[in-house]
Amino acid sequence: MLNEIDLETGKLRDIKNIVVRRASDMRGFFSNSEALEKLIESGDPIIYEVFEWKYSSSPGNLSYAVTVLRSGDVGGEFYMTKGHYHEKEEMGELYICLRGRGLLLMQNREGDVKWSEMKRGNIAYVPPGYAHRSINVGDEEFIFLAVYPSDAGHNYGDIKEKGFRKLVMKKGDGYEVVDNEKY
Ligand code: M6P
Ligand code: ZN
Repeated sequence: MLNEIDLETGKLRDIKNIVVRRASDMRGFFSNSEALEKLIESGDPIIYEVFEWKYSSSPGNLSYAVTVLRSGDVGGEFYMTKGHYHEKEEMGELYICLRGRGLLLMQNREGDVKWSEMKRGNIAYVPPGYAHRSINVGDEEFIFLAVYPSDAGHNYGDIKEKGFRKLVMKKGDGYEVVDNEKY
């Protein structure tokens, strides 16, 4: 029940599950698929890793995970997580940033879309019904802790098909949030 996190690196002492997402796992998620294929051919780098702790999946339990999102871009679109709705859409989530600079992009089925800038110490709340994706807009790793109901589930299908309403693109030394023409 008691775990320990290194607040500098996000490293958890006890981990129940690790998910590694390489460029080749991200097909369908980045808007420029040609640029993604080039990245896959040039060594298929890791985009992000998720280190999860879970007690039980039964209703009422909470789980948490540290995500380490690398820095980079695919055709100008910053490295990001796949993003998902919860299978149980009535369930929310809490994000706490430990390191780096990122955005938490959220949208609901009614067409509302919003994003929070994330830097060390920021806490962002994902309300029920909002799909959520993290984007690394900095030049070092973006590391955050997320806490969510253990039975919330991940629904990637709608995101893979249509994406989010907004894309987060490189602009000079910073970023811009633009409309996703394919949505
Ligand atoms: C956070 C949580 C996890 C999620 C991870 C990566 O840690 O929201 O549930 O798995 O980010 O995001 P995704 O599953 O969308 O790739
Ligand atoms: Zn979630």
